[in-house]
Amino acid sequence: MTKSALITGVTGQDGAYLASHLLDKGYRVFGTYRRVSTPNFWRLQHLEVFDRVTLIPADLIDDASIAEAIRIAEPDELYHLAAQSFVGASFEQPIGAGDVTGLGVVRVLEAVRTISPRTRVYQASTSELYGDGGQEPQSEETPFRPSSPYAAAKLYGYSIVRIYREAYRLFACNGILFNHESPLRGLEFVTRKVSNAVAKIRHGLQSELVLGNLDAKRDWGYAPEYVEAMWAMLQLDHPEDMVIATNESHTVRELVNAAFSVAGLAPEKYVRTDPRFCRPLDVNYLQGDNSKARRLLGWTPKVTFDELVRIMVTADMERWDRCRRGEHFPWDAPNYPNEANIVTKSLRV
Ligand code: NAP
Ligand code: G4F
Repeated sequence: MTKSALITGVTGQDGAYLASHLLDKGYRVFGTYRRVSTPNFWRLQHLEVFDRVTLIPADLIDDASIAEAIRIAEPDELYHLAAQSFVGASFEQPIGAGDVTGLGVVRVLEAVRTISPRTRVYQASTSELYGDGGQEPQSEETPFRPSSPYAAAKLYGYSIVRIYREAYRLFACNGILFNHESPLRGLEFVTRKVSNAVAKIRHGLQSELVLGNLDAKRDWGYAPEYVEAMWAMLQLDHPEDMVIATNESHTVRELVNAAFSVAGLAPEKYVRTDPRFCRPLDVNYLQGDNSKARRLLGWTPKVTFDELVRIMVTADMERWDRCRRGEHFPWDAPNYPNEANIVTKSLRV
């Protein structure tokens, strides 16, 4: 029988790749989206799955809309990916972060518990839970010490998943995913900010790239591989929380150097730092230990750091090339506001 899956946040990076992955596996795929004034389906369109996903309007601050989505989809599997996912923005809107990214999880779980307790639930937990201060690679045993309103909200989500699993015997699990990137990444995140800037500089459309903390280290992987792990976690006999990571860590500076080198450019001519892009608190070192995922899922990352950077820079160079030739495609870059025109209280001007 055809299985059905409900993806909250199907318009995001992971939602789009997961929808594509599940469709390839023969699932009927439902996805929630927000009713916004401008359509936001470019990722689904890019992956050519837009017409194959059944869309359901829902917002994480509206319990009734979540319940309705579950009633409509009657999902065998629910992937809860929707969140306000940009850490920097959680310092600007800390209450919204708690409501959407934290309480949103219990709204989903309550709807599952009361309407469809057989549904298996995947929660998009994060390496941000570990916070700042550690120096060792992080595993499922490493203590959490969140360093942002986003991470605090995600810790609530992580905890409530475990509580519902134990109290109500729901099949609910946390994927503790380290950073994963792709050409479908939002432009506010550092990898895509860099790849897009390199592409624009190469085409003579931008003259400099202004960044914040270049010393922060991240364990960056390739998003399409990470959604495969999400699916695999829901196929286990028992729900397990699990780290998904590459086990390699690189600084933002290394990312910048690798990206400029793909375009044959010298970063020192274009890159400068400005404290306005530094966070009130940052996480300086993230490096995962994926042993459990290797053992239980047989999952291993394949795309290397250098390959990831090349994929992203090449994709952005091609996009800007097409744009300059007059082609109109619903990709995101032209629609983003110029960061220089945004002022918020979290930015140290
Ligand atoms: P993303 O591209 O920012 O997508 C987030 C999705 O959530 C979008 O579809 C967005 O809708 C939706 N959303 C935001 N606020 C909502 C609300 N109030 N109600 C309903 N939907 C809402 O994020 P991603 O990179 O795909 O990440 C997916 C999930 O994994 C997130 O929970 C994130 O925190 C978590 N995570 C990501 C990473 C990573 O490195 N990518 C690592 C660990 C964990 P709009 O399109 O309308 O904005
Ligand atoms: O790309 P980022 O904004 O990602 P961050 O904060 O690591 O969060 C992402 O990964 C998490 C998993 O660990 C997810 F849970 C979360 O949803 C999101 O997907 O920043 C990465 C690092 C930070 O240390 C930041 O301070 O890059 C540093 N950075 C330096 N200059 C910058 C910039 N980050 C951004 N966004 N913009 C800059 O100009």
